[in-house]
Amino acid sequence: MIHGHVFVAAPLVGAIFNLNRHTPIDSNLPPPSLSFDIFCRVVDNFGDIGVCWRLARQLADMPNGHRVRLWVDNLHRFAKIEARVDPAQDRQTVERIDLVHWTPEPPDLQPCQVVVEAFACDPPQGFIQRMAAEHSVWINLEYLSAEPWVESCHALASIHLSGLRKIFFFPGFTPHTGGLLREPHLLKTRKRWLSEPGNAQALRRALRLPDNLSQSLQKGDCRQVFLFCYPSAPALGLLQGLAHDPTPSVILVPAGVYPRLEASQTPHVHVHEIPFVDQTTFDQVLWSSDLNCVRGEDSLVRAMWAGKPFLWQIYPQNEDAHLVKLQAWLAQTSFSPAVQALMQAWNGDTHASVGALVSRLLSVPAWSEWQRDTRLWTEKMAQQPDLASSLLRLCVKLLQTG
Ligand code: TRH
Repeated sequence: MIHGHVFVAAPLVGAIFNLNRHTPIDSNLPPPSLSFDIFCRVVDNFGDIGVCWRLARQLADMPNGHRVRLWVDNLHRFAKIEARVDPAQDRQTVERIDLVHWTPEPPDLQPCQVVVEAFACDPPQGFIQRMAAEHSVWINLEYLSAEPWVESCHALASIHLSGLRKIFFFPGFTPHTGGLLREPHLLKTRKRWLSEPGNAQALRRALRLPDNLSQSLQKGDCRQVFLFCYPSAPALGLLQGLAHDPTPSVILVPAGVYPRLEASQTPHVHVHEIPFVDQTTFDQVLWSSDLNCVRGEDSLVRAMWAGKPFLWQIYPQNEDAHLVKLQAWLAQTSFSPAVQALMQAWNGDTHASVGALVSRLLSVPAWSEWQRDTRLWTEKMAQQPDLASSLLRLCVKLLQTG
């Protein structure tokens, strides 16, 4: 594994407890208002802070107004996806969330009722000692994986050296995992946004798309493709596949993500670099595109909620561990063999096979089947409890039972 991202298959220290997660909580009582600390260390890219920021906002937005404090070690990275964050400020409030710059000498603050450590990022030692005194609930929010062992490890606890119990919370694609981040009414919000054509037009203007391209997209004469991938992606194959299709395409690519693609654009497949935007706008870019190429963790989930055909480039790991995870995920979906083959090719370096598969999948009837299968997958996933609600339910139970 690279960057120390070890997916924990079992608690690391001490005894393991099953927290009897199926015990129902009295649903007649409104959930209490809680306080949360979320610790985020930016290892690389945007996924660590992307997930933490979405979780923080969703908890703070809940009707009972949970108090949320987010500790982040790299404010510059954060500011790239949230312009209201000022990297020069060690303490600030954005959307009612108290942001703390997590430096080697962190401020001496009293722990909240729940402390979420994202991706095993190790909260400061002194803080852990104070958590013991406060009896804080300690959650380790893990990376997303579709591997079968995740279900049996979700919500297990281990005893930390401090004596505190640490609970392992696994996001996932099945009801026996912690689920996926999904704001209330997200799919309705998307539908409403899409039903007003002026929204996509205004978005394209904000993304500085030339008027002629924007108008072609608006009239449906052109296909919009969003490209958010790692530098290893066989993106030239994507471009070749699009070039074979009679409908012209516009590829929107965030600045710096795949700079060398622009040199290969043609009048039929235009490449347009867009600025980094906030997460709300990021979602709208996905909603307004016909095909989304996403990567990592959070953008995969958001592409699912966009409900449009998508290609996922999984975060690459040593010894091709990521390909096992990709296969585990594909096995849970019901995408056609051609779509599954394209997902696998997209995670290799085979430009030619990507080109051939893209071209095949854009044609009739493969394209409408891909659209339908994606819609069905989105609807199936949306029937499951969302991650923030599941986390809240588990924390309430842990606080009640001690
Ligand atoms: O940036 P990523 O590659 O992050 C990765 C993965 O999470 C990976 O699993 C993890 O191990 C590694 O980071 C450290 O891709 P991801 O997960 O999609 O995160 C991108 C975030 O950035 C997501 O929240 C969307 C957000 N974003 C914006 O808000 N605006 C933008 O313009 C762009 C391009 C992204």
